[in-house]
Amino acid sequence: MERYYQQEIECASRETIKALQEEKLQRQIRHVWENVPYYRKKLEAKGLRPEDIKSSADLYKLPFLSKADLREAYPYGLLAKPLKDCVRIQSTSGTTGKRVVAFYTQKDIDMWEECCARAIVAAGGSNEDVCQVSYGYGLFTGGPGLNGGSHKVGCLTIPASSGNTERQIMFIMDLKATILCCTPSYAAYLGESMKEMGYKPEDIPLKIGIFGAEAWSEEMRRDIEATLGIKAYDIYGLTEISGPGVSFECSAQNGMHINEDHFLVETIDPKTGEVLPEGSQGELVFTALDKEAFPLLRYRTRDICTLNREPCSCGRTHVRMMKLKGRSDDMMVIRGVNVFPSQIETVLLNHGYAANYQIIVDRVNNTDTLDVKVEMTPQMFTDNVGEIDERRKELADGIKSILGIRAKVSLVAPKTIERSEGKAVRVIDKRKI
Ligand code: DLL
Repeated sequence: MERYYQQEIECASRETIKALQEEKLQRQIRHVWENVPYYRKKLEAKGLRPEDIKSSADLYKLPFLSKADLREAYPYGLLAKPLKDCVRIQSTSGTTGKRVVAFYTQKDIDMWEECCARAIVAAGGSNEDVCQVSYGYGLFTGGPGLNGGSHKVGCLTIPASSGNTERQIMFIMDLKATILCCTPSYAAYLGESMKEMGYKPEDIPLKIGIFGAEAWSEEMRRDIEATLGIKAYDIYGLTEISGPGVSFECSAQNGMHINEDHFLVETIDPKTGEVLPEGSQGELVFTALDKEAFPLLRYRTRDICTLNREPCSCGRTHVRMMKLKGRSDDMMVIRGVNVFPSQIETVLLNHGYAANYQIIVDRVNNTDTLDVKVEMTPQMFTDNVGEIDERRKELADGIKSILGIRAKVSLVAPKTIERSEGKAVRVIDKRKI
C-alpha cells in the first residue's frame, strides 16, 4: 500500500520547500496587488509594494487579514478572479456574525481535494477502502472536501452527509465502510449508538476515522478508538483557507502536518500581533500560496497552537501543528482566569465520562459563575444521592486543580444533553446574551 499521496512534495527537503514557498509568495503578492483593490489599499496604507516582499523573512511587513476584513469586504471584495473563472463557493455557518463566503476556481478545488487525499492516505487509506463521509455536505467544507479527497484516492465513497444516525450505521455495516469521516463529537455519538445496539468493536468494519472541524482531546480519541475499534486521526482546516486538509495527522498520530507547499504558516502573539519564534504557543496565521480566487495573505485564524518541526517517524517533512489548544475567541475569562473548554473536557474524560457536557457561564451579583453539566455514562448511572455527590465533588476538585477556580458540577442522566451531528455546541455564555 502507498504510504504517501504525493511523496515528492510531502517528504521534500526543507530547502526545497522554502524555495518553493518563496517563489509562490512573490507570485501571490503580485496577484493580490493586481486583482484585490481592498488588500492593495491595505498595502499602500503601509507604504508597501509587492517588490518590498522579497522572501518569507519580509512576511511580517504585510498587514494581517481577519474575519472583520472578510465581513467588511463581503461578498466580492476579496475576490481575485473574474466570476467567469470561479466555479464554487463554500461558506461558514455564521454563528458568530455574518457568513464568510469563500470562492474557488477549478484549480483551487483540485488543490484542496489533493490536500484531503493526502490526509486520507496519511491515515492509511487507499483505493481498497470504502469511505463514508458523514460531514455535512453543502455550504460547509467538510463533506465536499473529504468527498473530493476520497475520490482522488479512489476509495468507494459513500456521501452520507451528517445526520440520520440509523442510516449511517446501516451503511457502515451493510457496505462494510472502512473509513469514517465526521466530527469527533458525531463519531463519539455513533460509537455510543452502536454500542447500545449491541455492536462490539470487533463487529464493526471501520478501521480508520478522520475527525476534525472542532477541538477534541487525546482522551476523547482513546474513547472513540475503543468503541469503534479504529485508529482515529485529526484533520484541520478552515473555510477561509480552503477547508479540511490544511493539515492532517499521519501514522504517528502526533500533530498534523501542514501542507506547506500550499500554505505558509506563522504563529503570532494574539494580543500584540508580534511574530513568535517557531515552537512557541500562539495564534496561527496562514498565507495561501496557490489559491487563485480567494487568496488570503496573513489570515488570522484565532486558533491557538504550537508548531513542531522535529522529524516525524512517518517521513513527512512538513511542519506539524500540535493539538489545538482552542480558539482565542473560545477562551473564556472567568473570574479573571483564562479557561479553555478543552481543559474541562480533559478532566471529565480522565474521570471516565464521555464528552457529553455543557459549560454554562453566567454573572450573578457581579461575580462570574461556572456551571458544568455532565452526563453520566450508562454504566455509572445511579440514583444513589450519596454516590452522585461523591462523584460531583471529585469532578469539581479535578477542575479546580487544573483551572484554579471552582465549578458547580451537576450530573445528569445518560442521553439528556443534546447531541450534535456537526460541530458540538458546548459553551453557553449567558454574560454575552
Ligand atoms: O471546520 C473545516 C474542516 C472540516 C476541518 C472538516 C476539518 C474537518 P470552518 O467551519 O471554517 O471549517 O471552521 C474552521 O474550526 O478555525 C478551528 O477553530 C476549528 N477546527 C477545524 N479543524 C479543527 C481541528 C472547518 N482538527 C475552524 N481541531 C478552525 C480543532 C478545528 N479545531
